[in-house]
Amino acid sequence: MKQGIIFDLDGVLLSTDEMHYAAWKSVADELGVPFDRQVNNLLRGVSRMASLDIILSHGGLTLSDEEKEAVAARKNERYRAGLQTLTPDAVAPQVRQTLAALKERGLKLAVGSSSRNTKLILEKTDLGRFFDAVSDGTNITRSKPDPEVFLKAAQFIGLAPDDCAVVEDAVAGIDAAKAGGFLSIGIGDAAGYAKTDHPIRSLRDLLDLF
Ligand code: B16
Ligand code: MG
Repeated sequence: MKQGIIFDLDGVLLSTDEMHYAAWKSVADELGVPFDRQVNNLLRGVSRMASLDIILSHGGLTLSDEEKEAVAARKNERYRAGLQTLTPDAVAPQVRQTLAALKERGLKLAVGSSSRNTKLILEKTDLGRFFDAVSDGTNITRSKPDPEVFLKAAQFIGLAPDDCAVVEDAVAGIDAAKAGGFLSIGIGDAAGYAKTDHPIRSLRDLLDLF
């Protein structure tokens, strides 16, 4: 029986996909590189800089490190402007009910997200109070599929990877969970992935597993 659950944020607890898409699309248009929802899907769970590298390589454009920093900063400014409009309504009621029920059952809950904007998202949606710890893009040096973000999350809640499950929507996140020695639970895209230990259709299904 697992004692802790680590949740990916984007794509699991809520989706800011459209805000990422709009922000990347506007900078891609300025750079004159093609960008569509298919490319946007490849960016799930991937860090900001790695996302930019994927966009540039799709568009066949090379930029200096300095130029890349400037483009990533511009994207983030626009994305954060979108995040300012987030309210608790962005989170489905069943997500809040599931988190509350899991806490009631005595499980330790943590967030494990690549996003450097995690704390802003948790604050805007009022989700922060469900979690015993937050591990995100601000406390790691290696992005998913490296397990660092989840290993830190487990450490923050005082549990070994073997005692925790990770809930993810991205293939890179499932790879990270397995590399770290966690039980992997996949939702959305990750539900059909070969390395996923337990596919779920809705977060509520966690109540049958724990
Ligand atoms: P930021 P997750 C990820 O969040 C997003 O899925 C991914 O699309 C984004 O590029 C990444 O965070 C970095 O986000 O630019 O806010 O630092 O799925 O790991 O919660
Ligand atoms: Mg995700």
